[in-house]
Amino acid sequence: MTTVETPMGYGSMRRKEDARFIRGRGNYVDDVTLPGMLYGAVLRSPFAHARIVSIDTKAAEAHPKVRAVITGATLEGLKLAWMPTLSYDTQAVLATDKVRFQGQEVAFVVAEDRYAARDALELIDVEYDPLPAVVDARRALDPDAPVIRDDKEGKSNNHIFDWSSGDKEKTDRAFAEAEIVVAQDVLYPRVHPAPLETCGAIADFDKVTGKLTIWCNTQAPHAHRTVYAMVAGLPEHKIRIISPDIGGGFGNKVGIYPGYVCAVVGSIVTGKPVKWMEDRSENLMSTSFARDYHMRGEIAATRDGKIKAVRVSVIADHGAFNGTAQPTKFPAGFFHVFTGSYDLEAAYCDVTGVYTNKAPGGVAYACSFRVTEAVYLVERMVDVLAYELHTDPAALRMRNLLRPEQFPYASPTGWEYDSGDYPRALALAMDIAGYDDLRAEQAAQRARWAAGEGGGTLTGIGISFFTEAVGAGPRKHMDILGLGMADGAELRVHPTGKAVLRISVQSQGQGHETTYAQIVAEELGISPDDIEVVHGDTDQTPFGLGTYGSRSTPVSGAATAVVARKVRDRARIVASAMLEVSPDDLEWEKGRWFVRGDPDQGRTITEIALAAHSSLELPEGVEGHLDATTVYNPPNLTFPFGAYICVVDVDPGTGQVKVRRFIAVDDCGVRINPMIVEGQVHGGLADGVGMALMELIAFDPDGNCLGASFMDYLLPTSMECPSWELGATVTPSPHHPIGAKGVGESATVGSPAAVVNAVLDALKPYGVRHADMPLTPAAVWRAIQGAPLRT
Ligand code: MCN
Ligand code: CUN
Repeated sequence: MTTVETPMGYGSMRRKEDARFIRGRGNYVDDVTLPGMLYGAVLRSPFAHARIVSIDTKAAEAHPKVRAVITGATLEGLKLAWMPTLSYDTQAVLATDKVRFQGQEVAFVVAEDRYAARDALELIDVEYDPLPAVVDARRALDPDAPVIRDDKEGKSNNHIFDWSSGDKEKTDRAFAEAEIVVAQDVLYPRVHPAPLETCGAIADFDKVTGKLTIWCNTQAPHAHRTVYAMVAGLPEHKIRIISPDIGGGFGNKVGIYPGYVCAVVGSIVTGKPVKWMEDRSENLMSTSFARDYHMRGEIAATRDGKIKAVRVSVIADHGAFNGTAQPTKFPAGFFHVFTGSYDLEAAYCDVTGVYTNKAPGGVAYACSFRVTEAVYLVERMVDVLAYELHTDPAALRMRNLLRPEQFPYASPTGWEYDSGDYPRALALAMDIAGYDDLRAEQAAQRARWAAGEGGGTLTGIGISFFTEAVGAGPRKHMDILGLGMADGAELRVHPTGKAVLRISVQSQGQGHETTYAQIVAEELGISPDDIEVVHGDTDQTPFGLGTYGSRSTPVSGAATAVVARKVRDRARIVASAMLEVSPDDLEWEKGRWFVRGDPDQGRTITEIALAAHSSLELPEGVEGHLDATTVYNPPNLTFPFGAYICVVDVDPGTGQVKVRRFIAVDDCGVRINPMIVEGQVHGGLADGVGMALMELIAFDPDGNCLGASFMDYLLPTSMECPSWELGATVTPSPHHPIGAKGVGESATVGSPAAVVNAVLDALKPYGVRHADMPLTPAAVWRAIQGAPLRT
């Protein structure tokens, strides 16, 4: 187990924020109550696709506790009926012409209490004229498919974008010349991040000062503020976003939802603060979903197992409005990292985005901008190839993994992987698993089954190896809505040597208050307990794009190290004035500058801090005080990687899957807080088990959402999860100031393939090559029934 002292830098220290969380003293949006506050509730569409004939709000307005009823017509008057999405599309705030998915926002009631607001929803009379719905993304481009976005001028189909990456000709050639080509349709179904805390906001518009304050559990407070300023035409300095404690985000809290805008309008209309907090079903039905990628993968190889090329064609279901969060130039996110961890000659993908009558959003849920889909695809394809070649999937991977001397590695689709030692990570995972023993156990079991002495469960061993691309991103390549993806940091050391760090990113449970203090502690030698980390308030922190895509450590963590080094450099000049020597004669050891060759002559950072605020004469041009600011623009992404092995026992009679063991070796470069990293990995592995075995947002043919409660949308609990077995290797990022790579999504990205590969490995004797997630008992049972016996 990890030790938990407070180190003067990196190491496993207990999370500072837990002092309030474990005592129930966190401060979440719904804990905030303002004087005179009113409550909002959203009326949602029961239809997936219908024309709105009329909306009658008279009865609701007559409710004694109702203060305002807002409809799309009200918003049209304010030019706010539609808002921009993070993908330069438009999204209805409240529907005016049509509803386009079940659960879409139709009206907003503001009342004196939450119950009255909900009650009044029932008094609104909406007449709908139902239309046929587009549910299957593969049918969305059929000539007779109903057009969903007829609000867009000249739009006569459901096509959003075509995008491709890689060298098509070279890839086609590699396929033409290949000894073996295997193709497989692979679906990454629609799932949902389902954070414990649902989305919500309180808007408070002060008519006198013109200041709009929004408490909102957003992962990106600064980006939200800029978007509000642009959309509502309000001056940006008059908008303050306060993101208090967040009960989980997982990507769900990146976008701006209609409820937030309605709360703002509600506050402007009533002159009172308005709180809007969605319930669980609203969260599952209407907020950012994840995945929904229909992929056709092909893999080309030699007969003896050298992989040559991968080719992929994707239909991407983006729902009714393209609200996908990703850097502008990449409509399919970072999916083109699908060449994975292998040394390929060529690769090519094309992705077609389509509208369907489903909730908008996309790429949420610990996805690293679609790296999840990419890793799942390639890791499934490698296993499909192993199946056809009758080879061991670990050996096949070992043979094709990139070798350490190939880094920095230029991938066939344009990435530059910064650093890695892949074979070492896979070897370590196999070692922890006892891979050869597991295969021997499985072989004996299969022999018993073949001899007719079977019974009980079938063991499956699944492997996945992933490379992630996180830390968006270099400003010249990456922006969201035109905002470059750099992050600021400000550090101030007080006269007594205590410090305050202000950052632009926003923790949703990742422990930033601890790890960012540790980065400063490591650089300056101040105890992390003496460093306060301020975040989540646009009036208090420098601009930056926020926390998603595991970008905080790669971007904002780097900014923090850089700003601390700037302070250290300033401290050197102050120390030189104190010691009356040249700065060049000073040497640094953690916490103090001393005279080279005379270590007794030195000044601690605390002494220097006081002197910096004193009457000490400083050299010409050197400012007093001890502080600095910076903006960090990353030169490249960081590429964490890992090797995962999952062991399952499958009951072929019932289709029940039990995850017996899960071994995860992660390499995220230098670990700031190994305990927090392990916690991030634990969470992500549970996500992976959930997606592989039970999570699904399904729809019926009319577009009714079948996953709108936790009765239907199943989440894994400790019952479904084994005790995780973790290992680590450390390959620092060469371009990151402290060599750290992001890790917050690694396990969610890497683990589903390991679980699915394990289940399919168990079913190999039945001749099952592939089955789509989630591998529920019914799905496993069906796969067994449908497959030919393997000879
Ligand atoms: N860390 C570290 N050493 C490293 C890398 C990271 O000690 N080499 C620490 C960091 O300092 C930070 C944590 O691990 O405290 C995660 O860091 P990072 O990988 O930079 O990810 P972010 O902080 O940007 O978090 C975002 C990521 C995403 S995108 C999703 S989705 C997700 C995830 O984090 N959502 C989470 N993990 C989550 N964990 C919790 N509890 N709740 C969520 O909503
Ligand atoms: Cu894609 S979920 Mo995380 O990037 O916030």
